[in-house]
Amino acid sequence: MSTSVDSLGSKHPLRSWRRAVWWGCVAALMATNHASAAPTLPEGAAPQAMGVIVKLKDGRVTTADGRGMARPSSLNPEGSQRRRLQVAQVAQRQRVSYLVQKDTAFGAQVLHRGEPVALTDAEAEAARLRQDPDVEWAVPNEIMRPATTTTGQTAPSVDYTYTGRFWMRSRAAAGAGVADFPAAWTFLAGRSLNPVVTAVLDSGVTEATTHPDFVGRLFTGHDFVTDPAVGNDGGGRDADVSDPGDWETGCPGDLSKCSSWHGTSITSMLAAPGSSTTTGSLNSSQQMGPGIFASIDGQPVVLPIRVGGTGGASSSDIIDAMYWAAGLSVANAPPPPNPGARVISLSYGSLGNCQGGSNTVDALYRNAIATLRSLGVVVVASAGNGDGSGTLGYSSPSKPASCQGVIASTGLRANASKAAYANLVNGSRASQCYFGVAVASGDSGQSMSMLGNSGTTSPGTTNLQGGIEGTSFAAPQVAGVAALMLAVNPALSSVDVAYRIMQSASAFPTSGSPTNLCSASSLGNCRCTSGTCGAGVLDAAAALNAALSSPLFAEGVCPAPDVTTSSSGGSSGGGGGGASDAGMLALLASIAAWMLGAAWWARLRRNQAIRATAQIIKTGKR
Ligand SMILES: [Ca+2]
Ligand SMILES: [Ca+2]
Repeated sequence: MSTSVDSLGSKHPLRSWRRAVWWGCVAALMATNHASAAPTLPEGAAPQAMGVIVKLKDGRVTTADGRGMARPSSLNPEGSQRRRLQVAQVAQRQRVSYLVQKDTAFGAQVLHRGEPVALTDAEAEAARLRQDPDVEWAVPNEIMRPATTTTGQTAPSVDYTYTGRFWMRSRAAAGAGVADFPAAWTFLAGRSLNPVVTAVLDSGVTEATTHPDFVGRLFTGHDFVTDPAVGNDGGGRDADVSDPGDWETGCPGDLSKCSSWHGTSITSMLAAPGSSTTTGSLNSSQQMGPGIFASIDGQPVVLPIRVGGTGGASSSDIIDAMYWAAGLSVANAPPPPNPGARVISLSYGSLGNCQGGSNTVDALYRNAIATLRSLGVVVVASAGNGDGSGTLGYSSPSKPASCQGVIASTGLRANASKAAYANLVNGSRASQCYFGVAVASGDSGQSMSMLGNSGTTSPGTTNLQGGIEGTSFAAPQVAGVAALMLAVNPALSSVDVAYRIMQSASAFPTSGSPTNLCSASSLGNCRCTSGTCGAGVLDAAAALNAALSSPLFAEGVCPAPDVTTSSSGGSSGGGGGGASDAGMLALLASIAAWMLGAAWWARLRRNQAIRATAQIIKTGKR
């Protein structure tokens, strides 16, 4: 809201500092659109943490990761109060100062000073806390950033043509790098579709209750941003998922410092009901045309959850939101959605292969993802955009895309070559539960259009904006296809969905431009292989067709054999090893069932759509 923006204003002591971090990620300059903008810090320059997450030795259930997962404190207020006092004593003993202490969904406490600190400083504090006899574990609360290279979706980039909306058009019209959603809509026509909830964890949505592309299309979400200065809406967590803007001092003169409207864009890709076609000449309606879920008519499709704002998103907020989205009770949040989401789209990330030790936040992501998988939830994440300069990707995905069980989604140009900035994803390791696929996500000279906002600081009009690119916008396309697969066949496990998306993907071109194969030494625009850009190009209709057959894989197993495509080679991406055995999944499933509570659990078991998952949770196998 504009009042909260004003109340924080450019004099907010944290704002310029955080902005540097934020725009370190999003600083790529699209010369064709924003010639005056200038990049600031690169994404990888200075990893940050919003304090530490500390877990005491009480009420824990030890998981396979060796971590505690406690009963949600919202269900046990006295225990929560006691823990808070105990954490305060621990912090004092270990000389860790803080201004804010809050509960998390996973039974731990976040301690921070109201502003990000260097990751190394947080690591040092966590190490001191771990020496305390009352502490089970302590990790830095790492900050994640949106995987966009877009800067300032503002005029004069307004795009009423379908040129920028090539990503939603047919391959015949747009090229081999798109998912060919029109073919999927044709496939779905006349079929009965089961309702599926898709959660978008992002920066919030403008005009969420009033814009024609959003009215009736969004479930009741929640704002999980704890820090008011990050949330920029005058408070902490609340029920209003509006995006108040994430601008910083310097906007509008420097468009790179203006609000990104990142969550509005991603939500529009999925939710827009289809008020126009992709074949017309011009559309000046300020509506986007058919979104990916256009075939699911007249009902809510997207669960909007706000996790990020100025400067990025705290891992503790993201992980809380992941649990809540899946229908699990969370401290400091209302009762979770029922049914919970079966697909989560996440376009925030940070450097790393998700294989950090038990003293890193990686372990919390691994646990959260494993818990969600045990509930049959598909987690899709952006592969990341290199250092954010828009020219070179990294040789492996950022996290949580690199976490086991996540579908890592990387970006292509319209001709199915790798977008210059997109990180590599090894698509040849499905048998280890590392999943990956690629789809058009814009690039220099062929950026994308979707809804954004005309505002530079606070929101103006929600309308079509151009100049958009980044692997941020690959993830919702993959998530959308995953959800449509479950709408066709809700009995599929999350493993089935991931495997079939990979198996049905189109092989990358083996001729044409560019000729250089992607590799650790060729990380710009390059020719993809299944070893470098995921299994292939996301093919929406082929994936839906693959969804029709019966489930093959239970939750907790990794599919085999590996997906094979017509091309291979290049360097490897993705994270390292990591355990994924049925025992761990079964344990996490039992924890999830406990968190759900008996009443919710009874309803869950009656839910035809996730009966298969219920069976796993009950027995640990099927
Ligand atoms: Ca808020
Ligand atoms: Ca809010």
